[in-house]
Amino acid sequence: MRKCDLGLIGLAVMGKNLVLNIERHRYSVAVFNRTVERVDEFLTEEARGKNIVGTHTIEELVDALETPRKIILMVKAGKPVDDFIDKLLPYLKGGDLIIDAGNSFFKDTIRRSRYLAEKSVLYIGTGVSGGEEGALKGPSIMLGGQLGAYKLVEPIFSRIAAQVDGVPCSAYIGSDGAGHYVKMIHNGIEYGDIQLISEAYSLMRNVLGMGAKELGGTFARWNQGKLNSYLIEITADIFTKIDATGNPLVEMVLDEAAQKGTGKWASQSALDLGVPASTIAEAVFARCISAIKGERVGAAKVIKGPHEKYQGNKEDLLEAIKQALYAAKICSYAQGFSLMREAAREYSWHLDLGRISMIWRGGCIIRAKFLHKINEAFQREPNLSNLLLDPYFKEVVEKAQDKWRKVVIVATELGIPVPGFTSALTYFDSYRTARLPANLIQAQRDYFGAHTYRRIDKEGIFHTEWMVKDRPEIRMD
Ligand code: 2AM
Repeated sequence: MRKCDLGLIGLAVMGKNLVLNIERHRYSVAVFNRTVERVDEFLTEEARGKNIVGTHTIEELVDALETPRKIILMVKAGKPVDDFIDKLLPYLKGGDLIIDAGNSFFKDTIRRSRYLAEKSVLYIGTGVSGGEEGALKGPSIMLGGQLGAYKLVEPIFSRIAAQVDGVPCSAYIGSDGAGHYVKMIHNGIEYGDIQLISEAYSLMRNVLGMGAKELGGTFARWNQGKLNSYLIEITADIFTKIDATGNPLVEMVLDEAAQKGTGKWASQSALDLGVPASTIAEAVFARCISAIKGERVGAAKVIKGPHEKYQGNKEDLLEAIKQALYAAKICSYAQGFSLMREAAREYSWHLDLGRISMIWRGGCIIRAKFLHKINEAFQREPNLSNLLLDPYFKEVVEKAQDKWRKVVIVATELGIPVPGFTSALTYFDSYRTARLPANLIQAQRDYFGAHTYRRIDKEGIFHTEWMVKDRPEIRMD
């Protein structure tokens, strides 16, 4: 029997859809799953009549493959990946390739890459974005590993990826954990986008009193312009769904946001690398505070906020919200791209940030026309340190800032939380401020901990005995 081009382990929805996508592009695939009944189910249902071979042991799977073998793991992140690697190893030869297409933590991918390199087995960690539908119809694919390993599978991934203007949304990102890192940042940016859209909704609903129909229409209109993106498009759709209760379904949904951890990982990486990705982190914290619903309901009964109502013009505020959304989104992306730039330095990756923005234009959750603008920015200046310094983005944000500030002022006055809009604005203001009050932070650190400081007028490290000897006593009454 002719051997298969590829193997895949993990027949949950993502795995099955990826297999169907690969097979549709005329590759034969051998499949395996821990619970082997799922293999047979798949073969008699979705895979029926297709060039897909079911296997019931790891040995059988490896045997079914053309050499060098290429085996995709699409299993739960963490221990299952290590377990399958160890189960596969006795059957593999030098030059065979394992591809982890799950949502693995990038440091695990770096570790596994080193482990397998010692055994001469090639390893790729790849981000696959776009959910179930993306996996089936064309995801965005971010591959990390040895360049030689990438070359073995490049035609397959280029074909199965989403295509935008004839360009595949699949690329070699860099060595070892680079692909999973970039996928993690994609998810962090996604958290930011979702949060900002939800804040726009909150203001439109709670300040302007807009109902579902008007909200849906507004987001649909916004989707025709600069904000055009998958997330704005689905937001418009969401407002059109009416529940059996007669209410818009979204209003019946419990306001406790869940999370699977990739936004948290992105924020942790920002803290590890000392990169200010405050809007992405705020989006994670916003989900955390939403999750303490019981406490919030209790607090709402006892803690008062302002009582004012918005007195201004509705159309003005609506336009301001739209501008704020675009400006804050730019700041959130600026943070994500700065984070990737710093990670490239830290982990010795050669990340092509322009190319990364291009492969996010299709297939993935943050797909948007706007990403083309990011690519243009990196074409103009490949070493761009921050998106806000690019002439296009600088001008857009400068022009939007008055309206953006107005949105934050209105929300603050009315007591409506807008952590995304606010943190992005603070990021923008901090970034464009030549002298921040960190001089006082340094003075305090030197006062209480002799941590030393540097001066603006001469080189060197300084320490001062700051203590005031005859300080008058302060009474607290
Ligand atoms: P299962 O069908 O046997 O549960 C997504 O959950 C995929 O990861 C499924 O294919 C699932 O296999 C697999 N998976 C989850 N936990 C696993 C584990 N501990 N060991 C092996 N495979 C696992």
